[in-house]
Amino acid sequence: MINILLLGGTMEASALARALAARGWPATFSYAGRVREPAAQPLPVRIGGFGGVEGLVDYLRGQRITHLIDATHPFAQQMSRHAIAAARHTGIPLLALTRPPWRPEAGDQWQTVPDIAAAVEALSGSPQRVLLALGRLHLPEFARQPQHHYLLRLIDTPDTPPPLPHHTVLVDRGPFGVAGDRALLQEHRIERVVCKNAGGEGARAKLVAARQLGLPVLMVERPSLPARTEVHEVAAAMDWLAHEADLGV
Ligand code: 3Y8
Ligand code: NAP
Repeated sequence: MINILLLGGTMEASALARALAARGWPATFSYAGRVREPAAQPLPVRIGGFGGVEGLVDYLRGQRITHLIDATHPFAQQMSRHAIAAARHTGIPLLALTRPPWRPEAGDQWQTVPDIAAAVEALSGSPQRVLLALGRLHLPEFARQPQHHYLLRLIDTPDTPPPLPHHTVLVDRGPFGVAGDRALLQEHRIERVVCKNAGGEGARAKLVAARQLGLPVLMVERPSLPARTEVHEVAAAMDWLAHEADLGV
């Protein structure tokens, strides 16, 4: 009997959860527990790390998982690497449900950098008003460029003030819209946008708004991941499951 573990945290994961619930295929949705109130899901939810590869292997075996779907964010590199290792170790089929990276379009002014450290370096220079749309995890690294005024968009109010002398915290969660992000950039007189190449629709709005306003974007490229079976659409993931588990689609 099919029993799916879905590693979530993205709009694609939530869309797949809805499709699985609609088909009634047994599945568990997994969050890391990074935010205080993760979005509700139409599937049973588990929250928290597994305890490394070994913990994930134990979970897969203990819960008799038959199929593992990694629909985590492209920057959730460690989770994806653990999923590959655990799937290989247990022989459980693994599918990645991801979204293609964004590509610059006409009118975009992108400066692409390979990682967060390079983004910090690229912020050397005279003070600017910067939208740092990277979430909470990497804020301390930007203390090396204290001269800027940072607009920080965070999901939860931070327990301690970010280590940046000039900053404004905005508590908000996506998906975001172009009108809202355009108003945000104008209201805060943003001169530069820093973001990850997340892909997908939930975080794209700020790129469109920056293009419309003629603002430069500092784009952090995705970390590399080993090859795995990968699809970009929920329907393809459902087909893969149906084929793998000999289920009628
Ligand atoms: C906990 C669970 C859904 C999923 C929605 C997507 C879109 C909205 C846009 C900006 C960029 C950022 C951040 C972002 C977006 C979606 C998606 C996406 C970016 C939630 C969620 C969890 C998280 C974790 C959180 C990180 C942070 C990153 C904020 C839920 C809302 C910046 C990534 O405070 C923290 O510790 C936050 C941590 C990882 C990156 C970071 O390093 O801080 N996401 N985001 C997941 C878990 O516990 O497993 O939905 O409530 C999910 C979503 N956030 O179902 O609709 O599909 O990506 N999330 C980035 O893209 O750069 C915001 O502000 O413009
Ligand atoms: P990460 O660095 O790749 O993973 C760090 C550890 O967090 C993992 O080793 C695992 O702990 C745990 N973990 C991560 N995702 C998990 C999940 N879905 N279920 C259970 N445990 C999980 O991950 P991250 O970048 O912090 O992302 C955490 C979550 O936020 C993921 O669900 C991701 O999809 C979501 N998210 C991340 C970003 C981003 O920018 N990074 C953006 C949007 C959403 P153990 O080793 O103990 O198993």
